[in-house]
Amino acid sequence: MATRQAVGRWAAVLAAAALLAAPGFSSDPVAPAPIQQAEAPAVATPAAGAVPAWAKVSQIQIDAARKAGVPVAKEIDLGGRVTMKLVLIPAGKFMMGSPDSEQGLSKVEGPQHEVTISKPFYMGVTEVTQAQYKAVMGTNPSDFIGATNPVDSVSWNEATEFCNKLSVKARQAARLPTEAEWEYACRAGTQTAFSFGDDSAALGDYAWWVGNSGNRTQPVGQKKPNAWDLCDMHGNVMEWCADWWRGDYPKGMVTDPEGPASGNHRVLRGGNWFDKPYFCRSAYRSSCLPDLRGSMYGFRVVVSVSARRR
Ligand SMILES: [Ca+2]
Repeated sequence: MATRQAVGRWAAVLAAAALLAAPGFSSDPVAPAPIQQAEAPAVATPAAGAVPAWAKVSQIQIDAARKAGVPVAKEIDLGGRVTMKLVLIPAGKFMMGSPDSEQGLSKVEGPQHEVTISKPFYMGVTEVTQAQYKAVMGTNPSDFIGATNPVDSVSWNEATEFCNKLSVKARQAARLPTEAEWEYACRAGTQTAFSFGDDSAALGDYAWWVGNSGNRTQPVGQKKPNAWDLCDMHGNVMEWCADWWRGDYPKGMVTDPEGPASGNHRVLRGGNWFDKPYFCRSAYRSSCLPDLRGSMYGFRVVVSVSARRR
């Protein structure tokens, strides 16, 4: 019954989302509540071309921001002195999945295929923290308590509900990344097993994994970011993506793929605090039922550039 109720509630969310979804993401569940009923937004948005001191963005991101006429980074005020930092991920192309030469290749990571991400988007610099989750949802379901630790033990349904509420609160179209957006952003222009290269010996510089985590999550943003200023894409908590799971990829080139139209499981990416390096690779894929929680499961937020409310 609980599942049936969730599906019914979700259908309503999806219907409302059509009003707010950005072009190309019409099936994304976005902000179901009327914008005019939202509390006043508190969004710190720097001018286009300006780079906040906290943002370690690359030149390609700065160039993309100038081309689009939007800020390269933004900070969303969630109230109570809690904010969420996001950086612009440029549009572009990449090879999704593992090459045949990658050590430990899993067949669900293939076939490797060219993906075009046609529009820039903002992505959270870190996983959603417990302070951020509580500021939006009023609760903290985490097993490993810490305000700056990633929220854990959230289901896909709850992660998506967070994005919906954030969309209303911030008057911006927040959502989970598609699986393709997640891998594209994780790779940040690389084609190696990890965003920092092929050698897992360096994983500890970039990630919390079973070799250094102390068997728990750790505060976000302590490790080195990837080339696009994204932290903890490898390890700490696995991150829910918007897509339904499919056990392989479609063949050939695709643009802005959103995964199968239906399914039973949702995609998880990036490995977690209990994983060995293999499971933290850029191409590694996992999945889970959307209503299940786990202390290894968290998420980060994407905000569509074209859907900003004025
Ligand atoms: Ca992660």
